[in-house]
Amino acid sequence: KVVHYLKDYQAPDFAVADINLTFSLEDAYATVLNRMTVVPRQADKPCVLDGSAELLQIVLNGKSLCPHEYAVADEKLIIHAVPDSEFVLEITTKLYPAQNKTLMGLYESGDNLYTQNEPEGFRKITYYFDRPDVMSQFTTTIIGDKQRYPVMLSNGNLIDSGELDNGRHWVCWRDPFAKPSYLFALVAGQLAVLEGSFTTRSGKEVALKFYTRPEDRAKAGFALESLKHAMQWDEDRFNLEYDLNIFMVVAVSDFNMGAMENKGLNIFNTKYVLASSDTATDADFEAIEGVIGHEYFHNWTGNRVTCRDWFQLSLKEGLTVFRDQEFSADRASRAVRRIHNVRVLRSMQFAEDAGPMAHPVRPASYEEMNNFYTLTVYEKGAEVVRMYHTLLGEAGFQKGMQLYFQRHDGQAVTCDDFRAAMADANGVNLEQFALWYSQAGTPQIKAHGEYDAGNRTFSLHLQQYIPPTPDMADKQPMVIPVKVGLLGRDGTSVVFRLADTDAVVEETVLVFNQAQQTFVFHDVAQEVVPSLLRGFSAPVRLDYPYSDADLMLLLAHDSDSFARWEAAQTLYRRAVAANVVALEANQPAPHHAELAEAITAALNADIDPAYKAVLLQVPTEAELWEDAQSINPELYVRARQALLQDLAASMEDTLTHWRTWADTQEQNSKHAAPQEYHPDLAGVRSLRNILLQWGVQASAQVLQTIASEYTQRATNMTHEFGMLSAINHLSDDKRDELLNQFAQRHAHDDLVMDKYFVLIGSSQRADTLQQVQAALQHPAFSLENPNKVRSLLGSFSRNIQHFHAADGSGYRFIAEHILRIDGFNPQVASRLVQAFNLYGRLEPQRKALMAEQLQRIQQHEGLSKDSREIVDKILR
Ligand code: HT7
Ligand code: ZN
Repeated sequence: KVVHYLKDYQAPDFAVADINLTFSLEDAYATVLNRMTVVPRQADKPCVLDGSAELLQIVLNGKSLCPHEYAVADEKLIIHAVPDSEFVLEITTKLYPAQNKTLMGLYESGDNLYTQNEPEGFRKITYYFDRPDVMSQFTTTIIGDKQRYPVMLSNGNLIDSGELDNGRHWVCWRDPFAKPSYLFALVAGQLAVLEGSFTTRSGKEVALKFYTRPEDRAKAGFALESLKHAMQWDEDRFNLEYDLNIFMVVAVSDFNMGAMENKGLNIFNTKYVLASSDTATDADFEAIEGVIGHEYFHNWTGNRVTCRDWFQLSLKEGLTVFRDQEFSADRASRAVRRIHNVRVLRSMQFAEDAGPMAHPVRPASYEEMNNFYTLTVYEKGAEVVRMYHTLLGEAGFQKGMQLYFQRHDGQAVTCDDFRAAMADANGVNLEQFALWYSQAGTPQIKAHGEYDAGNRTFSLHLQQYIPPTPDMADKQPMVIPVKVGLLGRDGTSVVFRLADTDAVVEETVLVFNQAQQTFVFHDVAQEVVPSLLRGFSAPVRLDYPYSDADLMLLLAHDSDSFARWEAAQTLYRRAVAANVVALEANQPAPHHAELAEAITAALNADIDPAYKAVLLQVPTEAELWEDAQSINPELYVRARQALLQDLAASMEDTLTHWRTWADTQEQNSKHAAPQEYHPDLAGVRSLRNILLQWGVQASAQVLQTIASEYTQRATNMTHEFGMLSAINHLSDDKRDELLNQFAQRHAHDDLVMDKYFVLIGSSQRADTLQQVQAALQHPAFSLENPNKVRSLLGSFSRNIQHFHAADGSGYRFIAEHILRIDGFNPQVASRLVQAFNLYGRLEPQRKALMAEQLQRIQQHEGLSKDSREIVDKILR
């Protein structure tokens, strides 16, 4: 096995002044002529290019090379002798896109051709220095049949086109911006286009073009509008303007991830482009806005300034996730969006950080780069960027961004360059902050405080601990921004003064950067309850010995909406923990009357419906077993379920009241089209849907209500999917009837069928595994389509009850399908392998059953290096 290390980085030996690609698209194959001007940066270095495509010819300075003049092995082409000064290399390769099921490089989907080159797909197309620090200007000519490929696209501007004999035509695209190979894209086929335009602040008119299958064109309107919002927002908030005359988005249904930011030619999973309110939920609309923003924002943070090497991936991804999160928050519901992001981070990234795949935001090594598009690089990376923002403020952060672009536009740089720009622009020292990039594991803070009435001080004692991870045992204290406010016993905000200042404030950001530290708040007029880590100011776990009464006070009165929500989460966590203890001892789960009262009061308060909805979210199992070892997953499902049932039973009237209220709100909405997506209506519907889920726990009657209202409400997908989700776990035949109806009605709609497969894969019903097995045979299902695999098998692998079934059937089933998928799409297979990440923390019986399946995967002949890296790490 080959391990790549950050410490081994060496600058490239060759630069590429320009690259001209000519693609000839034939019936069953394509040929690619790659003509590049190569500039040696040092004398006497062998010319080593990356590549794995079928090689037809190599011509150096006009002379065809004989086989003894080069060698091809291990995805490398070595040309033994090249001139010391600039030379022209022409390489011809032959590709078979219809046979390429990896969905990397050039591949076929439907009858069209698409590319995906990040991180190392370009080497499947031609031989090249396939690394992000080799940047060049690309000119691309595409020749193809006019009927089969009426649309032929690549990066940059269309500079020429023409007709050929035999019904063929050609186009030539030129991208004026130097870019690495991973940002190259090509699309060819029969596509409809939805057009719009945007005028930048300097008056440039940019043509916006969304390419879809003809039948999907009408569903691209929301994405087009989202793009305009994103372009405007990047000008307003980051002072960043678009730089080409055209911006294209192409939607494809076979795609390994969400979307790809190729320069001027973004390629998107259809899931993040197509929407109408009868086929997409409000959450889908929000995801589209976020992903469209994310890929657009990469034009500056990723494309204009790119990564020196793949270890620096978070330089572009962490920063761009931060930017897309801020875009969405500025568009609507900042508090709810923040809570949503924190929830994802805590239930998924914290788990990654506590498991076999734990790695720093800037990994120190990798075997397969595709395995490092992780929650840590993306989501924790975004939290790291957010901490610069919290420490420096909006103005300071923007000064840092400005300096970053001033220094590095057109370059391939590192996370240290970004940190230096933030530090230098603000005249601050951020040396210790570098640890956020090199130390894995979620820091834990133990806190306690005391009030001194005589001195009118409140002292907050903080202690930090960074747990060991497989890559590193001993860690250094990090810089942790802790945003704090104080509440009096009556719930009012209590002002204070910090030592060495005269300013009396309500809130502050403590810079906690030692193993232990005490912060003293002066002039504190009364006994207080601290509100800590407001806004989730750092990606850490914080433990403060609050009493339940303290938490209820914070839940009722904290002015910080994150901290208020967090108080409810802690109360839920404590209640489930009590249930776990009872169930383990074969006792009935206790009744949580005070918690029901506190949640009822919060629900009855005058707050935004979307915020009420998130208050009703009980932490996921992954959050609940955060601290645990020897985990019995089923116990957590039962304990969580028992809490939901208990609370729902106590709150039945309140639940019904607010559900009726939500209905009236939607009916009497001031919006002309209440069925359509709008943030206000989305909030109301999300409240209604979670109330429905709680309602089903409280009373069997809710199923009847759903059944009788179903047809009338099912014209809106948020309602339809909400109703089906609420009843999805019930063993009643009505559930099957409605689900079957749903599948029949939407059989022609690929993306809606994904929702059907999610419902099947995530149900808690006893017959779920059989239903999943049957769904594999459904005509709409295909193992070759990543969206389908994620919907059915991905959701089953997250189905705690069934994946972790005590007889090992869930582990066996997923392992079997991993091996089937690994043979043609290793990227998708290795994602599924990560379902086994909990291995080391399971109780002994399940651990043994999981070990059997992990060994089966490990011993599989021809296993991809993608899956091998993960399985080896789990079992090590
Ligand atoms: N930069 C992209 C990451 C990516 C990718 C996209 C599609 C298919 C395979 C891929 N491998 C890596 C997506 C993004 O973060 O914007
Ligand atoms: Zn990205």
